[in-house]
Amino acid sequence: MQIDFVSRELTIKLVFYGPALSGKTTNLQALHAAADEKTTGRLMTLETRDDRTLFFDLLPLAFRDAGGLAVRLKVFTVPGQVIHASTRRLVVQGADGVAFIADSQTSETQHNAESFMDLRDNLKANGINLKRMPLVIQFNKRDLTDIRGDDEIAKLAAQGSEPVYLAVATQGIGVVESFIGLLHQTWSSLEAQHDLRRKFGFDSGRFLARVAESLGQRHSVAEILGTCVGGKSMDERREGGRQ
Ligand SMILES: Nc1nc2c(ncn2[C@@H]2O[C@H](COP(=O)(O)OP(=O)(O)OP(=O)(O)O)[C@@H](O)[C@H]2O)c(=O)[nH]1
Ligand SMILES: [Mg+2]
Repeated sequence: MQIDFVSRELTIKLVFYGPALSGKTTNLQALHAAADEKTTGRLMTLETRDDRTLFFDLLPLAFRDAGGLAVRLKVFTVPGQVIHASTRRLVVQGADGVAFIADSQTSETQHNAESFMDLRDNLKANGINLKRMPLVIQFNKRDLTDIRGDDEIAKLAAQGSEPVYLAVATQGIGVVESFIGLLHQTWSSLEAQHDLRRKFGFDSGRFLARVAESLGQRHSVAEILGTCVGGKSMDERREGGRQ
């Protein structure tokens, strides 16, 4: 996170991580499509013709909190193909939160696991413990047939410590929900570290509602967060970490 006290500006970096072709770029495109004009900047993508991200994608979103604080969210995707290992390490540097986009297809189970370990290693290389990184997991491509079942994912979610969301990114389903879930995790962590409420009069609940609204959501933040199929919140993870 970068704080500019003079201009009262906060810049947050969020990263969509995951195996090749899991739908990271599609998630970003769906977020861009959902965001209103005042909020969104230009979506930058650099892809080959067959949908493979070459370097990274970046979507800038900008908000002004009612307390007067300007909040910039820079949302990146990493290139999932194995050959782009060094780029992923670079992109994840300085991340405030990560959404892991998993591919629900049974054939991709191994790739998901490898990518998750790659995330852990790349955070470690940047001196960050995965357990302390605000994180949500999204199982994407729920529209396909040969996928891991809802029961299996619920079981996985119950074992793990991250909130898990289901999505069909090509139809925009579950995309904003996963993103709000990620922001919620990220904000609980930043508030705990930086005391934003006291320093800036920043109200994270109000801010999340503002973001949800500008992404076209008509449900309350609590309802949106309630669409997650399991896992613990950042607060609970922190508590767990202290034991
Ligand atoms: N059926 C289905 N296809 C999807 C879904 N989400 C993404 N796709 C397709 O999967 C392919 C890969 O999507 P991308 O978003 O480019 O994947 P990526 O994770 O950015 O891939 P890399 O950049 O190589 O890491 C595209 O053809 C998408 O249209 C989904 O929910 N359902
Ligand atoms: Mg991509």
